[in-house]
Amino acid sequence: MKMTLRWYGASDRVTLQHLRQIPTVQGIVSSLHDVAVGTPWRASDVIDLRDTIAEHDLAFSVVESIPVHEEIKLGTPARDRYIDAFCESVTSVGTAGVPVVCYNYMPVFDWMRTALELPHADGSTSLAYDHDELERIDLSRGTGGLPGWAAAYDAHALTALRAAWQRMEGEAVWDSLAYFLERVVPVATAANVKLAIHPDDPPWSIFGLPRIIVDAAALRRVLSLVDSLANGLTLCTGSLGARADNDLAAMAEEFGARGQIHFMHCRNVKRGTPKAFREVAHPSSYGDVDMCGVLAALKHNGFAGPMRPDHGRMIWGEKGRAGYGLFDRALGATYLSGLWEGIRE
Ligand code: DNO
Repeated sequence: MKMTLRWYGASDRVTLQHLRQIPTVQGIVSSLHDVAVGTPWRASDVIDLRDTIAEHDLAFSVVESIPVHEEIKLGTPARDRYIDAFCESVTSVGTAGVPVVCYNYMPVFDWMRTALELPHADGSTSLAYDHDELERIDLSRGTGGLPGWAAAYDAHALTALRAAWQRMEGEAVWDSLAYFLERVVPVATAANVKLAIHPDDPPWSIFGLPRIIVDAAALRRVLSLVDSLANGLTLCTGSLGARADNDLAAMAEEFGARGQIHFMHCRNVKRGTPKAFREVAHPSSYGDVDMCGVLAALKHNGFAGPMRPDHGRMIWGEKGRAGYGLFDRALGATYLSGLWEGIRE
């Protein structure tokens, strides 16, 4: 296992110098955040980012993410152009020697929360989600009013996108994903890059949009679309853990044994009423994720890939990018590394 941390680039308040000082951290997870979705990445830009990271004695371990254009997910005739661009970006990542590309296949929105600063009894705050609250959000003015992460769409663009998605049943999304992977996986193989799909977060439909990467059956189905080592998974314990019927240790065992987990996101969640959860400190006792069970399954199956503590809480008065402060993620990294060290093979 290689411990990594996400870094948002030069504008991130958390610096590479900070990240390097966290015990056990060897690698960085980052992206070309300034390149518009659908524009092919230049190898030289990925190499520059890699070299900046290397100046701090860290490896550029994972690209998270190359965003997948909506036309691809919708399966429109325009998709081929965007798939070509995605392939070009993957090739550039390979040229720079970055071994893993994380991506997601969520319609319109990426991860979604209804609170960014939910207060906890100990004075910390974290992200949280409540489906009833989500249903009350008014999207008629675009995504501006959303508390969680969302690509910025004005009212007009969002209405058009949601109308296009109304025609898409879950099966149509599977078809477009298969079409995408059939083209991208051979390119990734040739570039020596492993693709790692991120599960949908939360793992259920939001705003009437289909979400398909939600459980073990879905992960199995993704792998069956194109049978290749380059077609793999990001196992995100926080996303999948929002559903009580997802057995995370069993997933780590099953997909770890197949060697198809290329990236680990470790985050703990405390589930509330159905379809509600709050993010909590990484150790198992704070939430519903059996972190030791997950890591033990990975270690017993020889997992050697990158792992990162996913979102942290805000503690010690820190202000910053929701979920991506320094302090709690640093505690998460050392907790996870300690747990890993303690598990005997
Ligand atoms: C949230 C992240 C997600 C993730 C993408 C992967 O903090 O886990 O935004 O990066 O879904 O494509």
